[in-house]
This record gives sequence, structure tokens and C-alpha cells, in this order.
Amino acid sequence: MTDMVKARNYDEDGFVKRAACICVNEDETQVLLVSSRRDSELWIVPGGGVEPNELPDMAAIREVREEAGVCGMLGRCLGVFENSERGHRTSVYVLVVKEEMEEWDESKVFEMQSVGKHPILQWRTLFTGRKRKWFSMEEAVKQLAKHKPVQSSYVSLLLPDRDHTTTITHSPSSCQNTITPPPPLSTIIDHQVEMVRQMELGSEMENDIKEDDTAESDGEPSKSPGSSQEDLSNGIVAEDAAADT
Ligand code: U71
Ligand code: MG
Repeated sequence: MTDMVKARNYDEDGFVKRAACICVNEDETQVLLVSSRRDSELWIVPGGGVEPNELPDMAAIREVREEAGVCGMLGRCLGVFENSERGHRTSVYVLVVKEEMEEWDESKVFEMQSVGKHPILQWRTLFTGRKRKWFSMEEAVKQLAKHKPVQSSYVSLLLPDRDHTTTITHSPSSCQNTITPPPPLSTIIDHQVEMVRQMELGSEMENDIKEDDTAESDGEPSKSPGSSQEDLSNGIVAEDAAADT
């Protein structure tokens, strides 16, 4: 987050709500990390606090723009990862980077100042701007393990040769407010074909009824009261009902 005055937002269990994106290249072989504010030689996954009335996926996109200066396609959510020591829970998404800005909010040198009134209590700290760097997935996992073990564990979920039988030491829970992906095109086509089939069936039934009406007026026996398109669409039920009477 760029603003120095943070409005922390807590979940129902009192954990700070955070959101982050694992920023990857197209084939998910590389990951973009940013330097820590505390130590510019340490690397972190860009992310930060979810603001009140903000959805986690929107917060994740905002945080990576501010901290890493990148935009892209938001992909799947890996889960909500808890850091019980620091008292926060982070919704983690995968973002395929499409654009890297040359300059961004936190790439600049910035100043942090306390809001205390007493001059002795006031302090100022100058931060060098954040750096960003692409790492192989394996190297990113190693770098993060040095000081951000939870971040290291969720990035390791993207390792291609990850042993999926290994026990995960964190407990990701399901994502909240994630964007539901559209169904595959084949499903949409199947659905539309079925709709057309139903419409055709409906018009065939209408024609049948019209023919019956014509036949009735020509002296043919009429259908019982209540006979309708609905009855006709379920001939077996209609027959059974007739047999019961
Ligand atoms: C810091 C805390 C802090 C977190 C901050 C961490 O400001 P930031 O985005 O760089 O991240 O600093 P970092 O990771 O750059 O070294 O860690 P630190 O070890 O310096 O205390 O993270 P954590 O240790 O709790 O994981 O979180 P808070 O809750 O202590 O402020 O800021 P965060 O959560 O990313 O929020 P935001 O919105 O400022 O980006
Ligand atoms: Mg942050």
C-alpha cells in the first residue's frame, strides 16, 4: 500500500485481511518479486491490506500495481493463507503479467513520517524505491524461504515438479469474492443446441395441437380437459394417469 496511514481491515477472527498476486510470465516458469521495504536485498510477493469495502481480487490487482508497477490478467485464486505469527490472512491469486510500467508508485524514493505532535517523538525515514526482479520459480521459493515462509509455501504450489503428495504446512481456505470464470465454449454451444432443440420440440407440439383441433372439428374424439402442451411432453405420465382411472 502506498498511503502511509493504513486503514486495517479485519476478518471475523481478528486477522488482518491481505491480498497478493503471484505475478508470473505466460507459461508460469518465472515469477516477479519486489524488494522489501525493510531491507532492499530481501524479496517479497507484492501484496498488502484489503481496504474496507474492497474485494480481495481488486485489492490484489491494486497492490501489485502500486508495489510492482505491473498489470495483467488475473487468474485463479490459490486460497487464503494464514500467517498466525503476524496475525494476517492473505487471499492469493495468480496474475499473468502483460505490462510492466517503467515507473510506478513505490519505485520512487519515499519518505515516511510519524503523525505524533511532539517533535522528539517525530521520526522520518527515507526508503529507497522498491526494485522488482524476475526469478525462476525455484529461485523465488528459495529467496522467500529466507524471511517469508508462508509466501514461499504458496509460490511453491506453482512448481512444475512439485510432489503433490507432500503435506502442505499451511491451511489454505477457499477464496472469497473470486471472479467465477465463464464456462468452456463447448458447454455454451451444447446449451444453445439444447435450447434450439427444445424450441423445435415446442413448435412441433403446437402443430400437433392445431392438427388435433382441426381433427376435433372434423368429428374426431377430443382430448380430456387439462390436456396441454405440458401433458403431451410427458406421454408416459398421461398414459399411466389414464390407466389409473
Ligand atoms: C512488514 C509487515 C507489514 C507489511 C510490510 C512488511 O509494506 P510492505 O508491503 O513492504 O510489507 O514489510 P516487508 O515485507 O516489505 O519487509 O514486514 P516486516 O518484517 O518489515 O515487519 O509484513 P509482515 O511481517 O506482517 O508479513 O505488515 P503489517 O501488517 O505489519 O503492516 O505490510 P503489508 O501487509 O504488505 O501491507 P501494505 O498494505 O502496507 O502493503
Ligand atoms: Mg505490501
